[in-house]
Amino acid sequence: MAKPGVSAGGGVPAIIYTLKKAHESGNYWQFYKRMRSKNACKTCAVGMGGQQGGMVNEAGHFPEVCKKSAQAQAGDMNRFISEAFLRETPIAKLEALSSRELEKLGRLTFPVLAGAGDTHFRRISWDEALDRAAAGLKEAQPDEVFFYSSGRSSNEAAFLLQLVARAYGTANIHNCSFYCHQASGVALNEVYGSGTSSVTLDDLAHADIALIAGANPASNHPRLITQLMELKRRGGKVIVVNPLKEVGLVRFKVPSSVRSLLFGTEIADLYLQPHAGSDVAVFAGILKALIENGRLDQPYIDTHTAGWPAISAKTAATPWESISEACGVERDQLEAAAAMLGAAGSGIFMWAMGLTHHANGVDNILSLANVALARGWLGKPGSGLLPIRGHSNVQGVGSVGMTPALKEGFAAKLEELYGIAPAPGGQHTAASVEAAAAGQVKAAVLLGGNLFASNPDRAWAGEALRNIPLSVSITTKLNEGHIHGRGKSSIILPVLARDEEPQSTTQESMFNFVRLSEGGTPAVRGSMRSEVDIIAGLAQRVLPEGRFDWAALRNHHELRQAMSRAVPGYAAIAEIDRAGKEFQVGGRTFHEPSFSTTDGRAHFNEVELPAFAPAPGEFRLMTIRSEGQFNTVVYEEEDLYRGNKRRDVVMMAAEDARRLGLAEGDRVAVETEIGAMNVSVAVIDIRAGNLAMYYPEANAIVPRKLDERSKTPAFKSVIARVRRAD
Ligand SMILES: Nc1nc2c(c(=O)[nH]1)N[C@H]1C(S)=C(S)[C@@H](COP(=O)(O)OP(=O)(O)OC[C@H]3O[C@@H](n4cnc5c(=O)[nH]c(N)nc54)[C@H](O)[C@@H]3O)O[C@H]1N2
Ligand SMILES: Nc1nc2c(c(=O)[nH]1)N[C@H]1C(S)=C(S)[C@@H](COP(=O)(O)OP(=O)(O)OC[C@H]3O[C@@H](n4cnc5c(=O)[nH]c(N)nc54)[C@H](O)[C@@H]3O)O[C@H]1N2
Ligand SMILES: [Mo]
Repeated sequence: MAKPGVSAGGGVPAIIYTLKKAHESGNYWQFYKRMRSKNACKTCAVGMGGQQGGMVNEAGHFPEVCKKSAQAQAGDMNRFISEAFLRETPIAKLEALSSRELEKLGRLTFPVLAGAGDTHFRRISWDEALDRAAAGLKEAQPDEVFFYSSGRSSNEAAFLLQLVARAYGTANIHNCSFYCHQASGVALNEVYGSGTSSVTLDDLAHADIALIAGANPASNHPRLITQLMELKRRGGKVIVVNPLKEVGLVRFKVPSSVRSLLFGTEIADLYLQPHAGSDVAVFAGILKALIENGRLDQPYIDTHTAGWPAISAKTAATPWESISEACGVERDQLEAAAAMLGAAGSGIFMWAMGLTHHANGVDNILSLANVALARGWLGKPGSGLLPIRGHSNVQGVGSVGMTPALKEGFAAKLEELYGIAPAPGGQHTAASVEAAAAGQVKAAVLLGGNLFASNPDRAWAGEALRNIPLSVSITTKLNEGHIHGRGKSSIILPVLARDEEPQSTTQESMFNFVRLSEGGTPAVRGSMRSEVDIIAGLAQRVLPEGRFDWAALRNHHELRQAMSRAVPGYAAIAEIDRAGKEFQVGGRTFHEPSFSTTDGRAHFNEVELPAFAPAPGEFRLMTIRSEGQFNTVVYEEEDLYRGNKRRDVVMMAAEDARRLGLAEGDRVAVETEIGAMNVSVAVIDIRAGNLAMYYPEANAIVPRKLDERSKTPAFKSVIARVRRAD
């Protein structure tokens, strides 16, 4: 059995790691200053920093230590790519570099081009880069172009990009959310008419119980664990639903608390380990037990919800055997979870990719919401639903319009302010990659991110993206996407990170809280430009002369004035840079049981037990992250928490390994319908019948299967077989 390198999450190793990164950055003082600068944290969407300074959370708590924010900071500071390196290094050689090696090359500090048939990238001037990019966009029809954004960009940049894309005439506008929390947005809109968290950070401080399903915040959102520690100290309870026993969710040493750092904090009171892709059955079971034991909040259900009779009848009619068989969790465990929920007065249910990355991702969240509603836990302080969002501004990027369709009021405002009638339709992310594969895309504009490595079916995705005549990437550093997913002609534009911006920017956290980042000076010398400057420079060359007041569109203050008028809930952004007043987006958090649905009620939703089930001899494979990576960027090979020294492993249960006659370290082939990967066996505590492998590498064998409703790939419910490697 692979032994975790630590007995708990966080702790002294997290602090030592932060110091190591400070050392790598080359300048301890600069590193600390940048970590503490008044900018929203660059990594996840918990929402650190902003006007309170770095390492401070929305409740004002300091110091919040997190390894990945240190990784991201050191990465932006250390090295840069020289012209000589590009001259000496053919693209064929760059193709052989791993994600980690590319990241280690450091910052891109000037625009580069690789034209059709070129063997090398070469430096070009900003004028040449923008002229060439504009020429490609002008040659294409608007519906032959797509605009993708990751979630690292500012609200200002994302608002501007979607605006000029719509003025250009396309609705092929999307962001990484389609590969991330889109299922949450779709489901929550069904439940309460708004697609984001119903709670604020402060609600977490008042909840009696937290249920964490399909998320590993100990690695991916470590600062949420501070909240869970405090909840535990108040006598609160935590239930975890996860096929894999995550060390950091069992026990965590919160670096900012001396007591926790020394002795550790027990996190999970109850740890349910269902099969991957079976959460609907888990929640159906918990709901059934709540019904059978009279633990419903009937007055709440009657007054504030719709749809209960059908759900109640369906749940009662579903036999316990079907439930336990579907999820692999025994009835008494589900009853224990229901008893804990039944004994609590308030609760928050939170989840991440373990629920969304499935062909029934929307169903997973609807079934979780059914349980919360049955307890009356929506629209009350200390209770509600919390999708744990990924990128630091993925929520803002979506809020300000980087989506194919806009809310009615938003679209009307764009028409009024800018005379734009948004084009109908519009591709979601996977549809754009399919269109590229079919030769229907002439140009793509990519604001950050790595659409290549984040896509299922890696080889196919690479071919699809390389089929695009022109790709324009706006990025801080090179990643695999710029190499393996580059267009026939590929222009890469170097951008300033948020804490280097000459003008202040804003970001929205997963608690719907908008932060002001004050910007700063570049960490490396070069001709990098701000995101807004690059987008405006490109758009100015593409759109008819005089189409927009470009001085206004390059000015972040002016952009915020426009957002305050157009973006739903964003009125308060008009004042943010004058008063420094960060704010809660309007109409999103519900502290009263009055919702944004047409009838004002919260909605129960009928959900079917999952169809996903492997045949004998097959496994359910999920692809997950380690703490040593941020999405497609790998910083460290080692996964301390899961005891893996390397990333080319398949994690499996001891019982399965024994059955197949395999031992730790044995080489095996993991096969899916699209291919096989040779990896080593790592035995861990995971529900038998399930496997885990690391993303992004495992995308080589993840098929292109989407959730119909959210268009999210089923990254975590892949059917796989394991055999000894030849
Ligand atoms: N260090 C670090 N932090 C990050 C990121 C990173 O790459 N590295 N990425 C950021 C981004 S964009 C995102 S979206 C978030 C992702 O944050 P998470 O969603 O927490 O990350 P994952 O590793 O994708 O999956 C989380 C957990 O889901 C469990 N799981 C898998 N399948 C199932 C299932 O069917 N049911 C249940 N109940 N559980 C399941 C896995 O065992 C794993 O513990 O993190 C953000 N923060
Ligand atoms: N198999 C599998 N596939 C998955 C997942 C999974 O769990 N399993 N997870 C999915 C999820 S949740 C997500 S969110 C996607 C990730 O999809 P993306 O967001 O597209 O990918 P990232 O790896 O986060 O993008 C990292 C790149 O962003 C750029 N970047 C970094 N900082 C900045 C900045 O300040 N400005 C700009 N302009 N660019 C910057 C750099 O080029 C960096 O390499 O992957 C998805 N794919
Ligand atoms: Mo994500």
